[in-house]
Amino acid sequence: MDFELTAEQREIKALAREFADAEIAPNASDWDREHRFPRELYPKLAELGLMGVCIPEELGGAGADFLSYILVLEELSRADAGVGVTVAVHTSAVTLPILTFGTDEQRSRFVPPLARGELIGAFALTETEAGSDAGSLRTTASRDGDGWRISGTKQFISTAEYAGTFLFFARTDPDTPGACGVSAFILDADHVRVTGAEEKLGLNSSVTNSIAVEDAFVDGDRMLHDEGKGFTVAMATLDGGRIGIAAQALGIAQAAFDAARAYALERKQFGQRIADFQAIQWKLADMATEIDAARMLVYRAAWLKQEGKPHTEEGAKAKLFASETARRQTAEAIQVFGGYGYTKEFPVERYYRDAKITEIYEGTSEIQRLVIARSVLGLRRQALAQG
Ligand code: COS
Repeated sequence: MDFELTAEQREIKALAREFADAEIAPNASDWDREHRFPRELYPKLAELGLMGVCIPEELGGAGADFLSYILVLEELSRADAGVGVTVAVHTSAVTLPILTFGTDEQRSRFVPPLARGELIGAFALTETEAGSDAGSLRTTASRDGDGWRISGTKQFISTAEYAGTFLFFARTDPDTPGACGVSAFILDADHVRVTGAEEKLGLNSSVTNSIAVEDAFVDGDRMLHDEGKGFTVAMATLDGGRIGIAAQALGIAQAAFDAARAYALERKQFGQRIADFQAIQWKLADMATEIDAARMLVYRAAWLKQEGKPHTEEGAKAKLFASETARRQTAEAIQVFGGYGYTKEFPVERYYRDAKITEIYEGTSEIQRLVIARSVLGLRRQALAQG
């Protein structure tokens, strides 16, 4: 067992941290307040190879491993979790599934513009009536000659407004309810109309849209993987995506700890630094311990994925624990700051608001527990439903 990062992983982590400290962190509170998507940032990330960290060089990426990408997400999210999710969805939920499930032609056509950051990716699975029960989606794709006609609406789609490529899920077999009748498609921005944007509790530097696809025609070569295999694409994508969200949660928790630690060493009450009080020392000790434990789960899941080993259960555990750690520890950071923590003068209230979503998207904590329970008990859906 080797807990050391490789030289390349350390180098990429340092590159991401340096960029995040210089270009992201100083602006994060303004972007949050103004609810501004920093469009100008993404070409700069792309220039450093950070829009395609774990994509092969011959397809426009930086050619690093999956753990390097996870380290990048952690560092970006430490500065601004909205930037973290935009890069995470773009990479984990769009570029990687096209790389994994695409034909050679699809890979060479769709991956390079994404990996080079010329286009941003969006993942369109969720619908009003299909959230945790993703397999019940209603958007349809019906055969039309050699291609497909797609119609339907989606909601909670990160970055749709700025996206050039969509991984889009639709029901190709109306007679088969549930997961089996679903297929995956690669759509362009032209196929999609953005119909709204959510006003959210946090993550205000990212955008979350509702979209409609209205009788859009796509050629047959836009289908990713086989007909009826869309749900498998979605689940395998989320298995990896959840490790990315876990890394985002880790970055937020680390940022909250760093802020609380610095404040505790500086703030004086009763004639001494609050870091000299045991009440604060224990808080910081618990924070540091939980964050370290989360980090171990996240890096292990990332390592399993890059080794090509099963990682469904481990990714779910990483997301479950890291997201709950982020929610708990950002609240503790506010507590260390006292009244100041509740104001916008310090960033910890933003970390607290941003942390909450990590327990919800790419599968709620309840869904992660379900995935873990099925795995440790060796159960399938029917068995669980029967109790
Ligand atoms: N990897 C690959 N394939 C998978 C898989 C995985 N991790 N998990 C399930 N599948 C496949 C199954 O093998 C099955 O295919 P076959 O019938 O060909 O064997 C199919 O997908 C259906 O699986 P299952 O019966 O387990 O589906 P359920 O409807 O019970 O759904 C959960 C399973 C609840 C785990 C799934 O719906 C889920 O993850 N929901 C949360 C969705 C989510 O995260 N949404 C957020 C969207 S992005 S913000």
